[in-house]
Amino acid sequence: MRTEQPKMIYLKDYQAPEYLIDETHLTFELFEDHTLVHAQLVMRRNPARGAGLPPLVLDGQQLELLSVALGDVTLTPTDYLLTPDQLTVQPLAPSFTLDSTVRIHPETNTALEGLYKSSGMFCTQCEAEGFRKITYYLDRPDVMSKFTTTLSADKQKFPILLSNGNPIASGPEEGDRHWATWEDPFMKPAYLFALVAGDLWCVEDKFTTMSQREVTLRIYVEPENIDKCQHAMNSLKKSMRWDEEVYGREYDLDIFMIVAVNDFNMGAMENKGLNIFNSSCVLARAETATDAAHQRVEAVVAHEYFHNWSGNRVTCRDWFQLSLKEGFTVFRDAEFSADMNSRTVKRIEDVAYLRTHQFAEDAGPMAHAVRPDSFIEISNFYTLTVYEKGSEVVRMIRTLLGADGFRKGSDLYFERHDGQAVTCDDFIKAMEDANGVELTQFKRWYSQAGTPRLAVSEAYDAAAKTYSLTFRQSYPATPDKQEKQPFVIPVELGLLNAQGGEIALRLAGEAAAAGTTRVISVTEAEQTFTFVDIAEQPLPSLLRGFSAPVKLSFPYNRDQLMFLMQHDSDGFNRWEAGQQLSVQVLQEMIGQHQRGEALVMDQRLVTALGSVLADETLDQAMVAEMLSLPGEAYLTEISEVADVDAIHAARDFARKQLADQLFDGLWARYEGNRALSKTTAYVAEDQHFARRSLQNIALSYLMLSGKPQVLAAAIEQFDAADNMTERMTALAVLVNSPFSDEKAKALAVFAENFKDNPLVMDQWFSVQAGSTLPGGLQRTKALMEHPAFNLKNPNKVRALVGAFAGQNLINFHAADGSGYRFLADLVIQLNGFNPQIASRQLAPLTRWRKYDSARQALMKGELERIRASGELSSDVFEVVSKSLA
Ligand code: B3K
Ligand code: ZN
Repeated sequence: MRTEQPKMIYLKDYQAPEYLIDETHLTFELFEDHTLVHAQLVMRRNPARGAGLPPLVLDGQQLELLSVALGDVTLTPTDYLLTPDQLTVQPLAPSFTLDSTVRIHPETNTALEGLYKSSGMFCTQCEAEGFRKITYYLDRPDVMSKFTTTLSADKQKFPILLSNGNPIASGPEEGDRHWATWEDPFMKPAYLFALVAGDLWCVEDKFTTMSQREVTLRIYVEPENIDKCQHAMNSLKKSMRWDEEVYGREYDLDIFMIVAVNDFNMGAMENKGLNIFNSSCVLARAETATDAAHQRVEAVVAHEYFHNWSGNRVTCRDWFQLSLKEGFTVFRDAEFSADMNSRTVKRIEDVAYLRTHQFAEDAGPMAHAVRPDSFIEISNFYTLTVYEKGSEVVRMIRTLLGADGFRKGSDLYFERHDGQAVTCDDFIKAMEDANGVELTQFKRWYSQAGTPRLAVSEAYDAAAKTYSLTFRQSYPATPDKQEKQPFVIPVELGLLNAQGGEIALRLAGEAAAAGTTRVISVTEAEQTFTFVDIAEQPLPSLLRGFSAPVKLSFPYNRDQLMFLMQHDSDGFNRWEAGQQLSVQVLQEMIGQHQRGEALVMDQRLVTALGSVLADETLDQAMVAEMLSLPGEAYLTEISEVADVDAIHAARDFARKQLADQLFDGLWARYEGNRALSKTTAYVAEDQHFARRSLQNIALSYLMLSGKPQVLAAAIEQFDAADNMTERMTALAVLVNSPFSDEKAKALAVFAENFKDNPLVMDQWFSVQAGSTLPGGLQRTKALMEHPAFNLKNPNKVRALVGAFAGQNLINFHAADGSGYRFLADLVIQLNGFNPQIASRQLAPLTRWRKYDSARQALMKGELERIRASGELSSDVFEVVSKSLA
């Protein structure tokens, strides 16, 4: 909870630290009702800040100071200044040691930041500014130190004692306690510190690095989960190999550990040598985790492992540079997943997510640049913009430099900055220097917020055989009121002839054609590119692979989109053409609904999706992606003013039409794949994910037909499936169906079977809170009373409240404002014990500008009610005040 008026912090005010901490020696005495933390800091004046000995200002929050000494001299309260956030002392020499002892209370820490307890075990989360809740320290990423950590605890309750680095000593202690000491040879900022103490089992494996060093790999979990670690272990080994092969990066300690905890504010944390994970991102086996969960585990394990270089060995100078490590690491994990699975499908999923959620953030009151220039609470800036748009920015650099040039740049970056805390400018500089290029204008992607629009028009001159494309950039206003300059926008494109073939691309002035797909850089506000030797009017395929995070528009008609869906050589753009066709058809129906007309769907959508469904040569996962209509959240994002009811009605109507008209094709795909599932053991691999994804989307369409044979199939799949992917889909289609008896039975059976597995119960909560049938709010409220629900557990809050407010738009946006009131009440409650989760759950209310004036008033009213509700955490304060500004 904040103690003073929250202050805005600015990037331009950055100054190097006054003092450095060469060594950090920590001792934790862990007890049931308190913990004692002794810290010995070996410090010196930062030579970069000149002579003189200014006061030493240490960060510290919620600490009970028991003693503090400078060198041999114990300080008395008149020797230091203590505030709720800081301890200030006066050093007397340029080099000195500072010893302190504090008492803290992990056992009552509900914010899950600093040292806390989860299911009886001790664990930590220090990024970004949690270390200051553990001891007095210079809690900023540019202060890097060598850490030695000793933990002592009850031997029976906490047989496992872990920290960063390598274990160097351990032993018994009186009173049935024991201790262990860990030493991390690498300098690191405090945000990468971790400790764990608990009764844990582990799965162990080995990895031999490219220089033939053997590394011990361990995944620690609660005993009942020991059978759910193999997928994470496989993912870890694949990640380690991939980082060696693709980036030349080798692991550097003798041991790498992952610990799964049940109460965690986000997915996972890359602490040096000791990654701490939300159990939802580690545990996976066929019977309890869906395919999507398996893929998420693989991606998050990889992401945290990759941070060992992009984040830990080379870290951030300050938190404004967060995307330096996050954007780059998301890019790395996305490429890893693309290599392990279907590249095109991975790209489609990521782009759909970006355009639905990051574009919405970038158009809302919290919009900020990839490198923000100010913040109140850094926890609010672990955003889609910093992560996902940041990753797109790195992807554009690779597109512009090519794979080899990009690798040269990353090699130079890691070599030049190993052991340093650096900035996004340093990253760009390494890319420039390694390639002899200049990226000055490109860097605007780091400083200008908002999604650029790129309007494209064409002109074909049959006589001259030239074809020109004109690009116009424009920039929406963002809350910072910034004047924006043109971006560098890499546009990968191709031109199709009337047969669907690709045309050789030669720009005016070039000696020869350079292939049939190429990247052009749009750098000016308006710019025309003219292709020569174009014998007939072509059809352009623009922004292949989504080569830049922009809103591109080109006046395609529906027949042209159908043509691209069939013929484009770029798989991503075939999907994209289908999405654009669906958007056009749905928007037409949204208009019909608004005018009170009967809904009529353009048959071309049925024809187009029918031929995709019938094409046995296509990857089944691609078929599944193409059959998925744009979601309601995406349709909201692209609307000027979103009409919640019309969007829902149009999309539902379209789905029902498709289900009825494509019934036979869907049924054939469903039956064929279900038959295979019955005879094949579950495998968590690409081809199997693909076949189940088509089977399951087919089932969800088929269920809309209401036919008894489909109901029977869903029940059969629910009862007999040997894996959670099929069982969960069957449950979801029943929950969303009108068959109330079958639904109630399935829900009860499922809850009975899985009542002891919290992660499976999360899915059970979500599927009900996300159901768009009427009565969503009542269902959600009733579920909050269920014995398996717990507001203190972030996974439960996300599963229930997040699913209701984030995915169940028709219920959340009920015209009477009841959904908004419910969310605001919850945010007020959450603010009292977990500010980070409170602030995250607020996001749907911040989008009020998208809705009609009645809903706007209701949403703003709830934001105002939160603002007036009492003492707000800085997290909630920042989001609420910016949303109302
Ligand atoms: N670096 C952490 C995020 C920490 C968030 C702190 N509020 C996880 C990740 O991005 O890998
Ligand atoms: Zn990360």
